[in-house]
Amino acid sequence: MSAPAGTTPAAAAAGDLAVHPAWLPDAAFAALGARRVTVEIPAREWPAMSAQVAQTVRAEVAAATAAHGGAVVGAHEDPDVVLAVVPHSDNDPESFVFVRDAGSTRITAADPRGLLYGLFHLVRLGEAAFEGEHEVERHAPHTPLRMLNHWDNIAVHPVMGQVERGDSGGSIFYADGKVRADLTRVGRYARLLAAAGVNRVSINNVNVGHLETRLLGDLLPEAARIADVFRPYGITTHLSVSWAAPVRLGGLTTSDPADADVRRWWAEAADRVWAAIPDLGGFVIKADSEGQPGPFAYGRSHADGANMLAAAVAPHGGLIHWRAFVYDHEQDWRDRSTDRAKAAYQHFVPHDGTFADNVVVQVKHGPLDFQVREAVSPAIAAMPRTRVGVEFQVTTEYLGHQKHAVYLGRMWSELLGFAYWGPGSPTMADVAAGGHPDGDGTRIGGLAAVSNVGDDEFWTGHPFAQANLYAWGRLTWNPGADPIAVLDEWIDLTFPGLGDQGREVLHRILDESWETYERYTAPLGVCFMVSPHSHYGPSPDGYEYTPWGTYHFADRDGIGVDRTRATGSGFTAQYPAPWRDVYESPQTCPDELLLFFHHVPYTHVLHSGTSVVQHVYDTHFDGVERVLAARDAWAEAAGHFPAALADRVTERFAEQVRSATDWRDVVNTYFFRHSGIGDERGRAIYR
Ligand code: GCV
Repeated sequence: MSAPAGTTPAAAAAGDLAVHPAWLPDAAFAALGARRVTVEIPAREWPAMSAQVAQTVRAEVAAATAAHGGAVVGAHEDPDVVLAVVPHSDNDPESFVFVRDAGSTRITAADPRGLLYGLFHLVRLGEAAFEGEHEVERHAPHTPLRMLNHWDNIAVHPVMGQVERGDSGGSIFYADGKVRADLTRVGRYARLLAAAGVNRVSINNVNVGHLETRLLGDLLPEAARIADVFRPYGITTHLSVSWAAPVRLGGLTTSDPADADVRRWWAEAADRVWAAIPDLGGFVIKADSEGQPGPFAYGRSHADGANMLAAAVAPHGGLIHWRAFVYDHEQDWRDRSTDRAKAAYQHFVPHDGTFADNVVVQVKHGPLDFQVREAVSPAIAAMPRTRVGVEFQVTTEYLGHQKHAVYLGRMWSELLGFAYWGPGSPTMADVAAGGHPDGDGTRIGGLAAVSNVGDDEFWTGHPFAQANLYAWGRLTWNPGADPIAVLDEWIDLTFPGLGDQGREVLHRILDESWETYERYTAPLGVCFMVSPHSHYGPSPDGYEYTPWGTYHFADRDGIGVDRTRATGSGFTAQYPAPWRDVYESPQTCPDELLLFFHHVPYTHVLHSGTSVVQHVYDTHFDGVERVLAARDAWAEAAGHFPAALADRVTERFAEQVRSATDWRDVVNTYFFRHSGIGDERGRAIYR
């Protein structure tokens, strides 16, 4: 088999041994490993996951001390570090307490899972964990549901490849039409995720093919092997299921949720699945979305569908993650009465309060689809009696395919911190954690994101895209964390011993790279303008006359989507105050979202004082300048990094410069041709 895209043949031939260690090389454990460490976990009947995590904690400590001259000692032997499971008042199995006094560093937790997170906390702190005194600090995750969704297929799609929207080679789970015999790499991945704070993983694409449907059938033992590898790191496995499974696997003639045979089939399927994977987390499902089957075919609602699955998995403690990405992908572009941005709200909000307790309605963070800049989804804030989970995308489907250096920590931080009811009110992250102001505090939906990992030797195609995976985990644990401090953690854990110059250059390249990407691609929240299907490279009218519902309506006078109540689609009405009014008027709408909410003339003057068309020219010229500066900064610092990694980054920068230049020239030319207005600074625009 030839090496998948993004994987060098040498790496493919050398297999796992050639994999870059990402953020946990042995050297990252130097400070902890040089100490005398005791691990105290009382012998008791732990649940399987906790018992296995206990073994992991012991093994991590043993390996670190063996490598760095420390020792594993008994509690009576005057340890420098104590890792202990002790009763905790809150009983949260994932939280831990960190304290340092009288020359001793202690992590305590109610469960080995908390101890594992505490152990990685010490690794992050390095020497600082063993110096001076530290007040008692309690660390607890913001939400217990911190999930990565894999869009991995067992089969290789002729166009999409094996991982849908994946740019890091093939799947780490599957090869040659089956689950890999050797799951060593998955074990390493589990360790990386645990160190970042992720505790759930769904292992197959939400677009479930016929082969993948069999994960509920004859391939179930294979799925169980994957779950076995995640469990020792405190990670729960979930499966994506097809709504059509009763037909595809069960031989039934219908998937109607009201049909008794269908209900029985799902209940029996759940019994079978949980017999094979007793601690499975549940099912993720994409129904009635982009051609996937769903309850609409039977005149049933999404609540009917979700609740039917929920009833099947409830006896096993399972969850249903039911995706809200439901819209008309066969829209007539001539039909101005339909606005795709309104779809999730329209389909789901009427059912608020009717979803079963074990259903999470998983809503994408924006109303369209993971664009570099779009408004937040109003549906997230409109279902106080529903467990609303929020979905993000670590893989960079619309953000450069892991060919461009784009750090997303700042973007996610801004979105997670969006205060839906105005300054100081509950945020997107709060709602996901059950904190809707009109809710009862129990409706926890959690946070999920599409993974960016593949069998590439650097895990993520662009080695710096690892920082996104790490940051995703850390921000789910603490959405209030400073994303640049999180980037520093990633740098320290990934390149221990990197000098100041290397660190400074990584910051120069990555800190504002999201904004840089925005500057050379689609402007002012207009969205899309990408090449259809591949979603890479510029094509301003690529989606304009298609059925996908993603239009910008550029003509000779202006551009943007009128989503106002006064004259447009009325989408602004889906927001609570004050945003419904802030977005309604171009006078108050933030510049960066102007074209998301308004159709304005090219001469419209932004709050920044610049016209729309001049803003486009300025940002696009500047965006490319920034990419060139980042490339040059990298050239200065590349010698501080492992040679293979440096080569990969250098190669990616060449492509980023080419692509950013293409974006600049295509978008500038497009605006010039439509507006007839030249650049006031006379720079080159192709006519
Ligand atoms: C898994 C977008 C992507 C699809 C993806 C879909 C989804 O439309 O282009 O590849 O399918 O989102 O989130 O379900």
